Amino acid sequence: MATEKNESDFFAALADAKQSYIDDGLMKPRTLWQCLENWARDYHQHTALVDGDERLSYQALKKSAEQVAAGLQQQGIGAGDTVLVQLPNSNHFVVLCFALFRIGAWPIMAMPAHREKDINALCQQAQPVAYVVPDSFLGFNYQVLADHISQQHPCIRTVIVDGKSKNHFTFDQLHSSRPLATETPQPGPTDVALLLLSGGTTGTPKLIPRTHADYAFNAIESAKVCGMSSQSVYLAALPVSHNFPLACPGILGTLSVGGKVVMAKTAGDDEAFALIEQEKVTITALVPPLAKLWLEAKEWDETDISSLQVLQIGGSRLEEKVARQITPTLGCQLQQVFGMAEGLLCYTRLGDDIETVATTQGKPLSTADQIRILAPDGSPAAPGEAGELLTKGPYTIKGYYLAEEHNKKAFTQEGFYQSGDLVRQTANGYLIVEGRLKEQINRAGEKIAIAEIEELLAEHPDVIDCVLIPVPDERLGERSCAFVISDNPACDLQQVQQFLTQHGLPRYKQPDQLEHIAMWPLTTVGKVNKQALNQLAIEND
Ligand code: OOB
Repeated sequence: MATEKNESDFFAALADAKQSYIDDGLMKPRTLWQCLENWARDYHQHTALVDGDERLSYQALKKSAEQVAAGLQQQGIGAGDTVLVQLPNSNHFVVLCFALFRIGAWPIMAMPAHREKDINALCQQAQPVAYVVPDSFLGFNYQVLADHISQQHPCIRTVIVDGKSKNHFTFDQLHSSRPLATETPQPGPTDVALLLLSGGTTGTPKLIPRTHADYAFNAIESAKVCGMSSQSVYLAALPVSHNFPLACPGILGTLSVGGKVVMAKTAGDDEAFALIEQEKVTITALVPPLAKLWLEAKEWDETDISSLQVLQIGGSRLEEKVARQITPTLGCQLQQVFGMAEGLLCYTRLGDDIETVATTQGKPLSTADQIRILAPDGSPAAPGEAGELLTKGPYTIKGYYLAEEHNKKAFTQEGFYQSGDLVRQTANGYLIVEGRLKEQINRAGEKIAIAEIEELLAEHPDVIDCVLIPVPDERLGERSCAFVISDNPACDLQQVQQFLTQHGLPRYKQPDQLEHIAMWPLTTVGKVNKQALNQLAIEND
């Protein structure tokens, strides 16, 4: 009962916070479903989504989402239910999201790369009533995973498979010929629309409740800053359940202006370049390691990518040297994006000079975004000095879902999110990301909570003690290196990776390097000297 009370207080506070921005005239009171209704009315037969041979117009997208909403309802799914969605980039993903938005059920945006450990944790936290997976993707059989998960979590009443399935309900079967029950209420603008995942710093992924109005604002304002129009063609190359390709401006922002979204299954240059040429893509988003890959590929690949006007890069630090190569090599503008699933988005603007674009991570999307930069003692950092970034604003959350204790640490009393990012601000308000205070590794834009991996490594029978550190890496930006104290020399990288796979850890969270050490190098105050470990990791590579 106490939990239910806390939960209802949490949602009431969330709605109030968003309502205040609506009352101030800053944010419009709209739901994502109402947005789609407007877009379908305005853009009608214009192509909304392209996925291989399947092209959906705005009208067809709306119709399909209505049918799926009815199908979900017939499966007993309704307002306030959570649905675990783990789909690769596809039209079906978008249809499903809008169907869930219509009935007020909340998609939990899992990534295709997630494996049993994360999926389990998400189920424990959010008690989803349904789990949606592809039949298989990139050689991995998701039905086996779904069977395993649903056996352990009786909350999951329905597994829905996008593709072929012998024993589960399929996505195609969800398209109902019977309409939604007429009395089906719509959620309100300040209700939760979806739950994004946070990279986090602890053992369990945190759920980020984004409301209809704030997420619509996020996408629509981003589309404006990115100069998007009905002529824009967006390539969804990064995994679409991530905030960046979903709404910054991503899929939702593109749809808001009547543009066309093209789905890529992977972000590699081979698939992406061909799609850019075929569909005349004008804008896309990448993380820095992929941008580097594209730069290399452009040296020999003659595919015509001249339609590309804007390349957004964000998710992890972009080296200035790489930033300066984008326009000369790829022939498009660079836009740096510093964002977070928790909310705040910073963009360099399209008219900015090259110095600003190459050396900063942009300025906040909205004038209502509040930024504080604090010195280690908690006082405001001197102008131009680096400190921890705290933020609050119309589309930034004030708490994670069901994480009362963690929220006390991650948010200030006044509702500022403590990002754990070390930034400084230029005189004209642009942010430069200098580093990070949080215990996290940023591996090619994917976030790894150090505590989570160390806890699991400590369970390895041959590991007496362990420390995981980020190491600068040419290809990934950062790789992870595990230092272990162990009596068994056979406890090597391969064996440890196998152990972690068995424990349901996805590949990207597993150490890339493993080093044995006899005892910890210590700092003068007696802590493990991570800088010394960093040196060792580089020397031994
Ligand atoms: C994006 O979102 P998340 O939630 O996966 O990760 C957020 C964290 C930030 O707190 C920061 O530590 C890091 O990722 N980050 C960057 C960065 N963009 C994000 N660090 C350095 N430079 C950048 N440009 O990563 C995300 C969400 C929306 C748009 C873009 C990225």
